[in-house]
Amino acid sequence: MANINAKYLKLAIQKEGRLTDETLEFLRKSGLEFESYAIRLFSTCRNFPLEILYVRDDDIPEFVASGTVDLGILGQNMLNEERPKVKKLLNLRYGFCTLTVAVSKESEIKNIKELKGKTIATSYPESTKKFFKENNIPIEVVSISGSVEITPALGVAQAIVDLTSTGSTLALNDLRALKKIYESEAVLIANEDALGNGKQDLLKKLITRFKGVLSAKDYKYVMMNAPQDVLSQLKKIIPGLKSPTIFPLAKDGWISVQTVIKEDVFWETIEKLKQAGASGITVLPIEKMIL
Ligand code: PRT
Ligand code: ZN
Repeated sequence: MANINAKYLKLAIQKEGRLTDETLEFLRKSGLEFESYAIRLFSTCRNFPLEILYVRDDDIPEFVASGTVDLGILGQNMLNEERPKVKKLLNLRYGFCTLTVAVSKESEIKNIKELKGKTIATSYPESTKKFFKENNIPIEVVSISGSVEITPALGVAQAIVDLTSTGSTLALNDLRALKKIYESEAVLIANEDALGNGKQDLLKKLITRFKGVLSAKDYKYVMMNAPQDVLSQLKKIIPGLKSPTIFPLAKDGWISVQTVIKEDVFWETIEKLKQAGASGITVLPIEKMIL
């Protein structure tokens, strides 16, 4: 642990890849100010004691586990596959993908049981073995580092296990998804000692910022106009995190109501509000929300 700088938190993120843009965007939304150039090895934040290291995602588990850095951002899929000795702190709600079993479109295989005794190509051998073992289906695994999707056409394997997001790679290679093994997203991980090495306060402050950005994603801020006499009805519809903010309007007997609505019930709540008499409903972006 000798190289952990006591005054700074160090965070490793992917230098160049699928998680890079969204990770930088997430950090900036958290109010962190820093320069980022692909050629840089690290950036120092101007307004928070945090150093950001740009590395290959494959190196992040080891860097965090060994204490070279305190924190890392990577796909949950890598934690599932490698099981590094790190602590997961947060799901970050981006970088979504699914580890999927797929077979050739023409294959007669209709369910995973029919893969018994077959060869499966994957870059996720541990996740694959675990999944088939749990389902009591003996299979052979061929470990491949890239272009797993072409192996059925080459006759190397009868099925593959790979990450998918849009599904277009499967379609392009005439493959068909058979079964989802697990879903993944970007996660924040910490060194197991990072919480106990005198950096707890800094870490707490950083996590509060991150949670603020994440909460904002779960809610929408809404403004609407309504006749004063339907206010009690509106209040019943809005399952209030806090009570709504209410202003009188110039038009007699009318009010303006401002509130937050949870993303997952957003459209049904809007419908109910309209039916109750709300109009001019406007949605405003929430950048951060400290609960
Ligand atoms: O260079 P470095 O080692 O840092 O990067 P890498 O090439 O190893 O990783 P990278 O950048 O490809 O992925 C980083 C992380 O992004 C992964 O660990 C996942 O957590 C996440 N992620 C999200 C994905 C995908 N979506 C994804 N679609 N990782 C890979 N894919 C690949 C998949 O392997 C397949 O080849 O994209 C293809 C399928 O995509 P669709 O959209 O066609 O279904
Ligand atoms: Zn990688």
